[in-house]
Amino acid sequence: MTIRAFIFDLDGVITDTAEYHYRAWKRLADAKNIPFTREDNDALRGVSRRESLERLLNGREISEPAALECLAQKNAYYLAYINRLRPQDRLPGVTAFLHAARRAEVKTAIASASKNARLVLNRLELTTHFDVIGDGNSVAKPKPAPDLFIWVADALQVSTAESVVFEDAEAGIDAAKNAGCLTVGIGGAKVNHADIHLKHGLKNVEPHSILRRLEALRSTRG
Ligand code: B16
Ligand code: MG
Repeated sequence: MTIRAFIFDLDGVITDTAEYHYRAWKRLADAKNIPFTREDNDALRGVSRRESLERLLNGREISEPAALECLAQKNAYYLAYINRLRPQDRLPGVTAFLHAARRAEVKTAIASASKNARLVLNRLELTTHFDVIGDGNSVAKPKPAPDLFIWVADALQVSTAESVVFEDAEAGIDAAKNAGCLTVGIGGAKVNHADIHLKHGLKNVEPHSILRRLEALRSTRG
């Protein structure tokens, strides 16, 4: 089966907003005297805002209105950072890879857990580079459920088997596999269960080499 689409996660693949998520959660945690480290933040990659709060609270019980207040507060802190993003904040290799994908006539999409994905893409001046944008508002069940990748493939009018997902989070690779997509893990060791692992991101990576490697892998699997 021919590969017809590349589906990209946003945070950790196209740009690195993890530091801003960290600073926003840290401010909230400090105000509530809850310990929160960079390692704790790293474990929240690809995890929805609501689930991130549950993990930060780590069993501490709060009322629903108080939880909603925390989520709004964290997002307000985060938005203040995001509003400063510029096109230079695209990760190395991203711009060239997207242009090359267009030349190779591969469809492109975003599948992000973030409800702020469109804002981030606007700040990076990348919105028009994607045929479809799926975000934290598109489906009810977050990654590792396959729903977001199925939704995006549907909107692209391709099958999930014809799609390659680029992800930096364990839950994201799991979700993409659950959806029946091919997978490319970006960055740290948590994504080395992907079909291809690119430790250093998209810098100096050619879409044609990804297509060749994945098609060869698929033919050996039969
Ligand atoms: P928001 P991705 C994810 O983006 C982030 O990795 C994760 O840290 C964040 O909690 C989640 O988006 C929700 O973001 O609070 O902006 O809705 O990696 O799926 O692009
Ligand atoms: Mg991510």
